[in-house]
Amino acid sequence: MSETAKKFNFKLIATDGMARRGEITTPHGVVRTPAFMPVGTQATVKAMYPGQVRETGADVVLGNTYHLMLRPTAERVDRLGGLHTFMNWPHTILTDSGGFQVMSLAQLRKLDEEGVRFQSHIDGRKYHLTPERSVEIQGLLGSDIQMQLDECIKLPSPKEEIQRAMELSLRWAERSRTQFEAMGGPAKGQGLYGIVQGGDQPDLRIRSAESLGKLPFEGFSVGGLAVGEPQDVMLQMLDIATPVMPVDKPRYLMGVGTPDDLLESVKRGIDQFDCVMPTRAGRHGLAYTKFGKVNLKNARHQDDARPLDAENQCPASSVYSRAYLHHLVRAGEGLAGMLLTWNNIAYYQQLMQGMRDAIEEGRFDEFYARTKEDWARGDI
Ligand code: PRF
Repeated sequence: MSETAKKFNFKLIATDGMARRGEITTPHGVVRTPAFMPVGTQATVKAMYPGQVRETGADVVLGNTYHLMLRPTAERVDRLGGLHTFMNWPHTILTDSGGFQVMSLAQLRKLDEEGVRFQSHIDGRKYHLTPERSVEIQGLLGSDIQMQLDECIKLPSPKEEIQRAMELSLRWAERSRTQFEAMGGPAKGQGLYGIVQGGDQPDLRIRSAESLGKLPFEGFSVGGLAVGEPQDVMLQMLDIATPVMPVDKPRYLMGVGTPDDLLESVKRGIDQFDCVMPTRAGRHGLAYTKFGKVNLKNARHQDDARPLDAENQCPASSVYSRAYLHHLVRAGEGLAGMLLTWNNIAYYQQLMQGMRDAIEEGRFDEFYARTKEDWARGDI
């Protein structure tokens, strides 16, 4: 890192109710918050060029410890100059710690106090992921914003299970922090976030947030949500957790969500999001627009010469006809996924920009109401 490289910093620019407008500075640039971070699990935001992702307004993309440690391996990425160079994304990168993906993807998992042992879903090779190793991998990747290893419990689950996982995650938070400092993370200007767990249990959420808040993390995530519970339960947990989280640090709601989830969560004080929804939906023929979701597979589009949204600056939204997009989806063409992913990421970024402007101008409630009205009108 050069002398002039920037260190992790979070600045609150404006608030409107609980909603916050801020800026995270990392060694690779400024992240305007509230921010949506496109998911680039395998060192690629699927079906998009990095330059295109940037043009939609994304300041940061997400990478995954789990996938990259298996292939091409963190050591190889390090030898090749780090993840930013490897994937040609010179802006901020956030990485998840791997625990969540191990639980959903790996085979023969065994979790204990030390960490989690598992076999690769690619070739069956055995691995041992500990809080220390996860931070080591994220350091080798050169990630600007790193996550502690945690245990995420699906919902519903018995309270004792949720409590055990939350307490384990707290112990892993301390070990992750120690490793991060041993690796020189703070000196490199990188950040490490602690992750609030506690499932759908208000008292556990509060204990988790309060205990983590005492540790010197650069930011705090809310994990263990959008894992099977209804939206109102998720929002209740945010209502409970965000007021006990440090005001001067960014708050990241992991793996969320729909446009409505983003609007509702920003209203409750969340600053960062990631979700596969816009990219995955795009590859399945679904478009997110100002007036809600549009299924391009539907025959109603076959003679429709209108674009998805003429007012959207993204060419995928304003240049190509619905009839053409429908044709590409029906024909199973690769361009269908490329155009719809582009449209969806552009829409998500436009929604975030709308929220950022509204918070700064003290009109978040009005923006919230108008956005809900547009979605309710539907695509006609
Ligand atoms: N923990 C981590 N990553 C995650 C989650 C979590 O709880 C979630 C839950 N929505 C998504 N990604 N480390």
